[in-house]
Amino acid sequence: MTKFIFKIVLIGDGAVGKTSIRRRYMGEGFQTDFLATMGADFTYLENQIDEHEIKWQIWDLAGQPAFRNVMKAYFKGSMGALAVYDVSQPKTLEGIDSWIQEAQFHAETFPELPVVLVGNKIDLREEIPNCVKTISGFIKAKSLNAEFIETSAKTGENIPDAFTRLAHQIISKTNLEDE
Ligand code: G3D
Ligand code: MG
Repeated sequence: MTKFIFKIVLIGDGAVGKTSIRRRYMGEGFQTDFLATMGADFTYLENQIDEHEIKWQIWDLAGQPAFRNVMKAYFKGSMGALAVYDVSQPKTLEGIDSWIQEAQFHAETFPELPVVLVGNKIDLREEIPNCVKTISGFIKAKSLNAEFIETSAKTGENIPDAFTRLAHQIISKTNLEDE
């Protein structure tokens, strides 16, 4: 059994569902610390993916960050990112590039930060017209050299897969040593 510690960040515009995705993945009984200086939540979770034991440290911004030095501290050392947009709000997909650039710039971990692009709230497709189409998400992800998945934090659809894909990407893009 290989053990890894993954610091990952949740990025994307406000209200796209970042915190809901984290909560859904964590289930009950997870531990969260609020870092007031950063305006960020820091959550731990241990689980197993394939033959690997993963200790996740999941960082989640509470609001929209006001200061650049805060952003820098938030991203520093992050090993991967879930970049989330809301399929019912096409503008949130446009916001993704600058989030990824910011994360990439400050992470300083690898030449290329592993990213999974997450189109969330797919349960709303039935009721809201003109949602972002799956193909548009795919094209965006390809342009970012990111993996792509669509999720619903409401129904739980594909939530574990988003994290599993990120874990696979982190492991394959890096030569991580055992803990
Ligand atoms: P954020 O952390 O990115 O800011 P939140 O986003 O997780 O706080 O979610 C913002 C709102 O979207 C919340 O609604 C939440 O319940 C809702 N939401 C998150 N994910 C989904 C989803 O997959 N489907 C649907 N239908 N709603 C979702 P409220 O009303 O509590 O503000
Ligand atoms: Mg949030």
